Amino acid sequence: MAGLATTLGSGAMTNSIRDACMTDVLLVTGSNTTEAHPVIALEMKAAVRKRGTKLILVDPREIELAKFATMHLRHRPGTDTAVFNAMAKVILDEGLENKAFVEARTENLEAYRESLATYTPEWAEEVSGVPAEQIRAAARLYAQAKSAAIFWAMGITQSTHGVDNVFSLSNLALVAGQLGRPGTGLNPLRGQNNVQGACDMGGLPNVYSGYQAVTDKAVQEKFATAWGADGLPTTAGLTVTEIMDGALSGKIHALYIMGENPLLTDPNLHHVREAIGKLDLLVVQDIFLNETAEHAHVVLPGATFAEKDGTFTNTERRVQLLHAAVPALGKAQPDWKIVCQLGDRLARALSIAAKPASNPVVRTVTDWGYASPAEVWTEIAALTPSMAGISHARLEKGGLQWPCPNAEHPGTPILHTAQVARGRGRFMPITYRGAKEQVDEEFPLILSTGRILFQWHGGTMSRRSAGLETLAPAAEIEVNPLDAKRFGLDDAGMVEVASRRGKIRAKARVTRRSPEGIVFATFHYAEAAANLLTLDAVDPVAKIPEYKVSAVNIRPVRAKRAASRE
Ligand SMILES: Nc1nc2c(c(=O)[nH]1)N[C@H]1C(S)=C(S)[C@@H](COP(=O)(O)OP(=O)(O)OC[C@H]3O[C@@H](n4cnc5c(=O)[nH]c(N)nc54)[C@H](O)[C@@H]3O)O[C@H]1N2
Ligand SMILES: Nc1nc2c(c(=O)[nH]1)N[C@H]1C(S)=C(S)[C@@H](COP(=O)(O)OP(=O)(O)OC[C@H]3O[C@@H](n4cnc5c(=O)[nH]c(N)nc54)[C@H](O)[C@@H]3O)O[C@H]1N2
Ligand SMILES: [Mo]
Repeated sequence: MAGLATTLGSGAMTNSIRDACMTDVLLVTGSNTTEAHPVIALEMKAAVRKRGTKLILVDPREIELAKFATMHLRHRPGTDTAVFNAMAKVILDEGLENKAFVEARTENLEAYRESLATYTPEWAEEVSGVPAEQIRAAARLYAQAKSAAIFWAMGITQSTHGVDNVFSLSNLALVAGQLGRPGTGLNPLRGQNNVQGACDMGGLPNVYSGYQAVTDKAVQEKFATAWGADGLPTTAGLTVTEIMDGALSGKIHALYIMGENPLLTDPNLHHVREAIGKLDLLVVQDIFLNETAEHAHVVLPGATFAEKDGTFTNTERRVQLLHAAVPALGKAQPDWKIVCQLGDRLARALSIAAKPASNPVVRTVTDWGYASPAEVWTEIAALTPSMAGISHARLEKGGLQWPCPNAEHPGTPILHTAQVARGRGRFMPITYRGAKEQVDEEFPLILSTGRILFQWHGGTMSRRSAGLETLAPAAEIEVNPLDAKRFGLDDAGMVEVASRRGKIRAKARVTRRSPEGIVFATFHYAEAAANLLTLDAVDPVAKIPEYKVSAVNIRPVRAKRAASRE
């Protein structure tokens, strides 16, 4: 997301779900939409079936969307910028760029054009395995469409060059002028419920709500004055991956984890276990006692989505109101209430002093007595220009898409309509870099990890559902038939997959979904935790781990051993 954040304003969909799907051309890459965003996939399928929308799918695996695709570019994992740079080169070489758009709304074209000199489709074919003619055809289709929208998800971002990948996509949209109109845009599909809202509210190490930078002097003063606070941070904090490294090196002594399960979902689990083990204090606030909570000194029981009021913001920047449907069980409390009680006790324990409040609707750092989520929102609106026009009262009538700067503003379904938010969209020359870990004799296969429809992340929630467990009861490793033959594996037989960091056992599923040389595992099953295998290399800017490319080997496990594990 960070790539978009720098070029275009923020990490969010530029368009809305329906308008972006109802387009002439859809370019979907690194998104297994039918499994991970099934409702949005319905819109895509409807567009293809009813509207004649052409779908360009760029994905190594033969996912369900391939059935709907006009063309499927099956590149080797981690070679995205090779494909997208080559597509841009074709567009410029053939004069298919949107000249009026490029002229009026972008900058740095010439440096970008030069940077593409060696990225011919033939070169890209060698690197990515996608035929040069397919790259040309995709480039022409995307650039010549009246409207074309790009969608992506974790196949693009979970990479040691995830930011480059996103830049290469935003370059494509800029060169073709597929931005700022219905049916166009750069559309990252956000993952968990309310990950968009959490980021919008400053749940990131470098920004306050509405992406106001902690390093910006004016922003620092604004929040210091509003909260009556001294000593607010002036530098960005640590990312999740840096925090784990910090725990390991003794720089971080205490962790307060809310609604995450790093002991299954962070990369290189041996490393995470060691890091968590070194903490002096681990506090976990969750709705279930997950694998991470088992190591906690204190567990704070949170209420679930169905038991609380507040807002969730969906992937199209739409803030939506939530009302409790059932009372919370036991001693569970809504997360915001737990945080406020903690804030109150901390302020007293540390004898923090606040200057008097300067804004009647904003509470100071020592005053945590919010009566309701609506009151919390009033403070958010007062301090966040892009949310200033949103209130719980307005949300009662329906969701609103930010930016929504005042009470009369209808919200913003499409970003960058009059001009690109930062002024001009900047072309970012991108140098192709391969994945961190390459295959070799000892580890000859690439492991790709991801999701299936019937399970959710570490399974803390979904594996408690009897119905879902019936549908997807056990971990499977997808293996191409040619690899199955090469390594002596049978369909449904037990296999051991090993990387430089660890090994797991699961059932093989022999399928053409996985291309030759690539095996796929989900990270849903604690008993076959894929993150024992993954590496903790991260993107230098976004610090997101390379979950999609690890080098592994695979071997059959003798039937007797397999039976004892089942
Ligand atoms: N059922 C279900 N739905 C979910 C979730 C869940 O756990 N279960 N999780 C939610 C969350 S938090 C998220 S972030 C989203 C994630 O949604 P997705 O990103 O769609 O999910 P993944 O399974 O990670 O799939 C990534 C896709 O990238 C492809 N891919 C692999 N390597 C590469 C590569 O190098 N380049 C490209 N371009 N593509 C590649 C894979 O083949 C796959 O199709 O799903 C959300 N929805
Ligand atoms: N190998 C591999 N690893 C991955 C990925 C991958 O593609 N491959 N994807 C990564 C991605 S994109 C993501 S988003 C992460 C997901 O990683 P996590 O967020 O760690 O995974 P979850 O299992 O969804 O954990 C969420 C926790 O929140 C709790 N919870 C649910 N609702 C509430 C609530 O209202 N309040 C509180 N306090 N807790 C609640 C659940 O019980 C659960 O324990 O995994 C990452 N890890
Ligand atoms: Mo995610």
